[in-house]
Amino acid sequence: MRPLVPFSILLVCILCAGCASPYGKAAISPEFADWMLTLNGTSERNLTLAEVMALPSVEGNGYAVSTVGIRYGPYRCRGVDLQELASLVGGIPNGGSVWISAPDGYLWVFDDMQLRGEGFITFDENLKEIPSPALRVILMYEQDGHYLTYDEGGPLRIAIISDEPGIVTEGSAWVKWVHRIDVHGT
Ligand SMILES: Nc1nc2c(c(=O)[nH]1)N[C@H]1C(S)=C(S)[C@@H](COP(=O)(O)O)O[C@H]1N2
Ligand SMILES: [Mo]
Repeated sequence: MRPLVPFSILLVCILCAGCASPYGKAAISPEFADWMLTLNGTSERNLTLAEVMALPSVEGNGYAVSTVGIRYGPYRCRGVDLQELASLVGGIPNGGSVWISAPDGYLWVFDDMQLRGEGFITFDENLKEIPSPALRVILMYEQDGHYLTYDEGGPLRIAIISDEPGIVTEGSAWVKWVHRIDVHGT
């Protein structure tokens, strides 16, 4: 007897049910279900990943180089602008800075000029230093159309992005596994 639903279709349905969200896009990995982002400024807020992803997002080209000269990218990066996140806890005061922390103890500080996308050292694809175009510092959750995996620094990683492609920035600022952001005053 011929089965009512061909086995191949059944298999596809079973496989998709496990990985698709109602939006037809891969769901956030269960390993990140409890991930919280703490934002601290003049007030403090804890955001779930879903809440971070519900904020207005920006997209651009990201390309990084490690201290030993290995290049990562180019990637299409999507996430939330750090200025947007800071605005949820009082904004960035003039002369202030934003401290980005990860559970492994890594800490990176951006000054207010860098949060406006200025004052970064940038390179072309051959790692020759070039004048910096306008940049944006984002908390990235999506890279090349998929959510970041843990190995890629997910669920939340800093990325420095530009509208034009081929702009390489220093990998040390691309903080992986971000779980805390502190806005400091002057
Ligand atoms: N949490 C965290 N983020 C981090 C680091 C780290 O040690 N911990 N190293 C940084 C440095 S110095 C570089 S060059 C890049 C390396 O990125 P990769 O691990 O994807 O190769 O991550 C950056 N982000
Ligand atoms: Mo590095």
